[in-house]
Amino acid sequence: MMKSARRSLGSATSTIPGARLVSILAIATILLAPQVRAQVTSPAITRSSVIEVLAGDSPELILAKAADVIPGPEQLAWQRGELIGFIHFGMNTFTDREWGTGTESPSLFNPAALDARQWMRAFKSAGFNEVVLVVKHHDGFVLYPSRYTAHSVKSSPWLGGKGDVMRAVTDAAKEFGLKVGFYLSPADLYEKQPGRTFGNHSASVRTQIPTLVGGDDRHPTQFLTYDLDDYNRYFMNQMYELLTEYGPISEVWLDGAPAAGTGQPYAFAAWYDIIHRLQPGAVIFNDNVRWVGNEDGFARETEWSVIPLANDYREQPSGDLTDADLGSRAKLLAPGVHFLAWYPAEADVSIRPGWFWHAAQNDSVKTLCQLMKIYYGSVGRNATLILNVPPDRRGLFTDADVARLREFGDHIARTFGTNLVEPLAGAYSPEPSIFDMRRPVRFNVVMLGENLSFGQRVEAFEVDVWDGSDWKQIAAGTTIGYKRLLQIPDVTAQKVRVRVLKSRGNPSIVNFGLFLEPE
Ligand code: FUL
Repeated sequence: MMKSARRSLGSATSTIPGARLVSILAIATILLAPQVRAQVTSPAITRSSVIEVLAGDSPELILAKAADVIPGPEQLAWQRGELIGFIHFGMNTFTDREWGTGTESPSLFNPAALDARQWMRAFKSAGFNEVVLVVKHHDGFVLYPSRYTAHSVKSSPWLGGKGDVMRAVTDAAKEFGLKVGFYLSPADLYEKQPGRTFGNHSASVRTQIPTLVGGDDRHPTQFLTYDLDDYNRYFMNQMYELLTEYGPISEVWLDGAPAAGTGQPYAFAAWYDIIHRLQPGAVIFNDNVRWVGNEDGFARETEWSVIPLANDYREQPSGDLTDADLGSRAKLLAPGVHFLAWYPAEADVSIRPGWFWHAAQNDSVKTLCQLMKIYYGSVGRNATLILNVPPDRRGLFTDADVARLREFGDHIARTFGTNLVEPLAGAYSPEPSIFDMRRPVRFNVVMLGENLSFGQRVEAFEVDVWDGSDWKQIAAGTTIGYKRLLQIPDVTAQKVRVRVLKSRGNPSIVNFGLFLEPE
């Protein structure tokens, strides 16, 4: 489905492969930071995650503004997490569907061996740092015991109606050191049944959130007030439960679901507001992180985090996010641009053909080779990767999925565990940047990363090796951003040079790595 239009660091002392990688990057950053070139910033521009374009701004000023758009702290923490686990589990798992109808009986939901610790262990083994649980998909069945509907785990036979998948996930994630987000589908086919709230054309009325119900055991010190119709009241009350009862939330996924034709408006401004107020550290999929534009897990060769927007993206996602070009100079300077926003890409994909588990897809778990292509195509192209692994009807990841996650984590750790540049990072010299390893090293992956506290600026670069008599180009690219990984045929060289050929304002590259990926 079209999406109309987000994570964090493992502990540096952790022994998991991903965390090791992160700490190596951190070291490289520290070592290289003193060499960063002086920044030239127009005094009129204050660096921010959203900068307004004003009528009469010259093209030069617009480009200078774009160079000064920087991530907010929650966006930066999320980007550094790199790998996010996605968990689609629910009614569809039991009906063998991808999209339910809303008419399913809760009696169908009965996982005999649900173990969220098994899910978290598997993600952790692959170096993931966050998980996002689908607590309600489009069929409307809710995986935690919400006060606002009977169409939930409460009415299912699972654990005698006392189960809570969100609680199981947040408890297990805490134990394994993973952050937690949730996906709450705006589309809701259960609520679309006659006599319910979705698309019932009810009027918007002043509403206090939370809306207390009979026997409510909560004593909120503060109520939030919004104008809401029946469905948006239902949605906001669930949002309030999820944002206040499960600890820190790192990401809220608001899929651009099919409200078209139902007459049901989505109160985006209210939804975003309550999330920002109750969980200021969370990123919001569609608000301050964006869909990459496909469901294959691949970012663009040229992937900008600075995106021109026609309207305030906090009100309504704008533009076509599937467009091949979202952030070129031509896009920045096009008429109708009113905001330049840090709006980084999240690449979503499932480890299987479907988002939900289907027995018929047990032999179609993506191979390590496919997953590595996706890794280079997402994390390696300035995006985060959100990889879905669906639990089966027992409530467990199958052995094949668990094994594949571990292989994926091991391969990433083997490839990126040793940065061949790291011991000599002090040899970095600007303009152009020449790295002398003082001994020939063999490598087949080049890593570059910009200092995001100065924004994303590089538009074209080239990487060369010294062959004894001349510089020879081995790799070239356009955008860098948070991280750029370039796979090249094996090469052995002692000196490597990076040249920025085009940028918006002074570029600042603070991460550089050379790695040898094993066969
Ligand atoms: C889409 C949904 O329709 C799919 O079922 C899945 O949840 C995917 C991540 O987003 O829009």
